[in-house]
Amino acid sequence: MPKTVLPDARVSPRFAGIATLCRYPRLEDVADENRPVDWALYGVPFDTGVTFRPGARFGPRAIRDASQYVKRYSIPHRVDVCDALSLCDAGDAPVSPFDIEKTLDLVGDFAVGLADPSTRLFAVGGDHSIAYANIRATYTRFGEPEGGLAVIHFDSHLDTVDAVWGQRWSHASPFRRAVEEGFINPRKMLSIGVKGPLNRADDLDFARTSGVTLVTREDLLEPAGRHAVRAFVAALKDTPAYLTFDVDVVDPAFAPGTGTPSIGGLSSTEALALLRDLRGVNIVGADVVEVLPDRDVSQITALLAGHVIFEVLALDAARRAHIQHP
Ligand SMILES: [Mn+2]
Repeated sequence: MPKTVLPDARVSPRFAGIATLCRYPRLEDVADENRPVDWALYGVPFDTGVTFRPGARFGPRAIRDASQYVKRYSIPHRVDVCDALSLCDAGDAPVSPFDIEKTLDLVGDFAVGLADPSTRLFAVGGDHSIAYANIRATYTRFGEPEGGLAVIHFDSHLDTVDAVWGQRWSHASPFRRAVEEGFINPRKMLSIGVKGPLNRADDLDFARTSGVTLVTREDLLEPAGRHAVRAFVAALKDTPAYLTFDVDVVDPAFAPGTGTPSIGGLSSTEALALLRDLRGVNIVGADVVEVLPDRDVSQITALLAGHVIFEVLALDAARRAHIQHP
């Protein structure tokens, strides 16, 4: 018996019915089963935290639509994600479109109370500011681990700016705030795919002085870059880790639908390979953010986001299978 029952695509076609994330059942449809859901996915339709193009508030709907074609079996991990994990779409978090801080409170409170205390949270943005709320909720429900959560961060940008136009809450600052609050441990944070140009040389200072491991886009042009990712992963062991994926880490040729596009990014193939290199990490929460459907072409960015969701879940499925059958 699979832990997650999907509609049979040979009976209910993928283009029919109400679109949930990856066709997973709605939380209310699985909530009274006797076991808790392993992962609750939820949308955060919010983009008031952007510094450039708005529109990511429409991301969750676009990802629900594009993710209808995400299937269930991972070839590289040799795991059926729906057999291994109980998954659901918990709908959208409440937001307050004129108010960033209020929204972060609303989203965090929604996420803290979602499903069972053991359920892992996957936020689907929305701009990157919302990562803060899901990190806070994940930190709270995993018992406020000493020193904070580890973080694996895919992004073209560091997102550690102190303030923009006097505003301390935006998509430029979520990790700065999460470090200050102690929710995440910068010495166990890996930022993958960062690239310039930057506004100023000292934009790197916070990450460097607080101990964040940077594997830049440039580093990934050489084998040493990927080795650095693998070494970081090996050192984490069982540390609870949060994974955050900004689609602008992928080149605009593959992911044009985003608000702050950055040239020279990863291909979608490279991004998937790096995600698969994370096998073994104890991922306790995640997000995928910054899909901007108005700028998307043929839904390719939303489709990428749907597959990022799948790859993260496949990592957890593979890890649990390995623990059961080492
Ligand atoms: Mn970002």
